[in-house]
Amino acid sequence: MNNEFAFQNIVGQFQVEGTLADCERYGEGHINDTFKVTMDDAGKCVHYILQRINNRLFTDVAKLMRNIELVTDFCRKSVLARGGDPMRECLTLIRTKDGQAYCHDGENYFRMYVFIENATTYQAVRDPKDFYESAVAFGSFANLLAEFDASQLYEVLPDFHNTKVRYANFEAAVQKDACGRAKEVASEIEWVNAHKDLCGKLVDAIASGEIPLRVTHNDTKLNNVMLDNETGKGIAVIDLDTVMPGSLCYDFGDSIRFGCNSAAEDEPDAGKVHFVFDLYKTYLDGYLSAVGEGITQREKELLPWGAVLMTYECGMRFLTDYLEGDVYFRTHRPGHNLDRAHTQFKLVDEMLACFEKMQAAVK
Ligand code: ADP
Ligand code: GN1
Ligand code: MG
Repeated sequence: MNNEFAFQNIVGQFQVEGTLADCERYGEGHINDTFKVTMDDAGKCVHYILQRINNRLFTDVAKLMRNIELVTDFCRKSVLARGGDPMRECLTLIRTKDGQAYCHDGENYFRMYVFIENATTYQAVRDPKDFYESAVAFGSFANLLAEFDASQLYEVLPDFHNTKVRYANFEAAVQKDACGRAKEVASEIEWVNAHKDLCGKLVDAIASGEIPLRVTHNDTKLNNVMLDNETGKGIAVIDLDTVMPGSLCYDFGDSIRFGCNSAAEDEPDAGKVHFVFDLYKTYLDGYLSAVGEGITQREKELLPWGAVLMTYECGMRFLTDYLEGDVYFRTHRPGHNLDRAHTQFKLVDEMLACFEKMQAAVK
């Protein structure tokens, strides 16, 4: 049993039956602290997900959780309408005993979800079929969100995928050089600067109205979709913290960034990192088959830019965090964020090298 927090008291605040039998860290998210909770209910084990919400990043937890309530209620209704099982096909919040979506112990904020059983989130593509199914799941999720009233949503992290703003943050981190690391990563800084022109590619297309702002997920990596252990189908899109205005190109691009990597996102040997073009095509097929007719021609044309931009931006964010002293993404070893930045830069180089092929695949 993990004892980082007073789990007995925390779990006791939620509407769960039985006694706490176990609580262990779970998953590989970089942002929240996730635990798998086991309750013993008269000899029967029931699992839940408990998360300590990262309130350094999500500063208005009440508004964040209001978004999650709205989105999960909306998904639940649509799953019911198509005759599906909402307990497996969308996230289900467990309310506190006084009916709230989260609890606060004076310092930390916690929320609980029904544990989706017999389904897995993958850290890497094992089989192209899985990647195809994840694309169908994220495409369907985008299609579903097209019906969601955007005006209800609080913009949790403004400018989340505004690459120009990300670049300005990066420049500020280089200037400040809070940990004296800038000298050591001079060539990485130079690489980011050399690609600065990329920054406006999508932001400008949104600003000029060339492509629409939509309600999007904004964090569509493979480990944010659960695949059914028996059917292999993508059953539930999870990690809804960043559902807010965005672009389909962001969502498509972020999945490509993570899934079309021949190695892990944090592989220390960048020589092992390659952009797998065939997986890109697999994802493109799955995504376009599910996203619906609403996607515009221009959005389609810009999907490959989404892949380059999300990868460039993520690499820049990892390098920024390295310069700032590893304060944003959870790290497990010295230089972890730098390794992550290297993998992203390598992927961008390889994407740009076959960019015409990426564009041709869309056509
Ligand atoms: P983070 O924001 O830190 O990435 P996530 O919400 O993605 O946190 O959760 C981390 C991991 O926990 C997921 O990748 C998934 O493996 C697991 N997980 C999250 N919610 C559930 C759930 N309801 N049922 C089963 N596993 C879950
Ligand atoms: C974070 O929460 P998680 O681990 O699914 C991050 C994403 C990054 C990703 C890189 C809220 O995602 O933006 O692309 O790490 N989420 C937030 O792996 O910043
Ligand atoms: Mg996640």
